[in-house]
Amino acid sequence: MLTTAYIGLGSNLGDKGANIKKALELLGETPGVQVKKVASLYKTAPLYVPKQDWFINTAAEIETSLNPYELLLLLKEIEKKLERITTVRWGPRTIDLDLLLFGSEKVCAADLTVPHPRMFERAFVMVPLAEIASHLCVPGRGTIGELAHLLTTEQSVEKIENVT
Ligand code: A4P
Ligand code: MG
Repeated sequence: MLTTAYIGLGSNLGDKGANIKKALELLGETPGVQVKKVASLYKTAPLYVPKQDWFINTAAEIETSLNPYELLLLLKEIEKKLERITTVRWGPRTIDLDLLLFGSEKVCAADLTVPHPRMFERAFVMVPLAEIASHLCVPGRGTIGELAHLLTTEQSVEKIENVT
């Protein structure tokens, strides 16, 4: 059975755009995963820990035969592979991959919560996601497009065409 899932991607270390591109490549090369849609890249102000470099964020829609736990393991594997390319010990991470939505499933396990518990408060997640899944409805909350719109005035999220 194939499930449509959404992944949030972020990088604030090294060649941020290249890190995101590589993560998407590795995702797409995995048996049982097809990347269907990818949002633009966004330059976003760091949330939570302001004393760090700005981020590039995006979101991807995939179709997968993996289950949510297998998918999380895959995301962690890809994170590890990319850490090795430009490791700065104890430094910020080159890539962060979050499992945002997995079909309409809810997962409530020790190491996995889906929908991602903090996604709805984060413009750096919701704005890219709205670009590829605006009409998707999250029961009890509204559509991704509506939810993203509520956040855009408070948090700086800017679409970029070329990454330098
Ligand atoms: N985990 C549980 N549920 C999930 C899920 N749905 N997806 C567990 C991914 N992981 C999930 O994750 C730690 C553990 O959470 C995982 O091992 C997994 O078992 P983590 O990504 O290493 O770190 P975290 O502390 O959970 O961070 P969280 O809340 O995911 O935040 P992020 O995404 O790491 O935040 N500002 C901007 N502008 N852009 C950013 O991308 N990112 C961060 C880091 C902070 N500020 C940012 C950005
Ligand atoms: Mg994370």
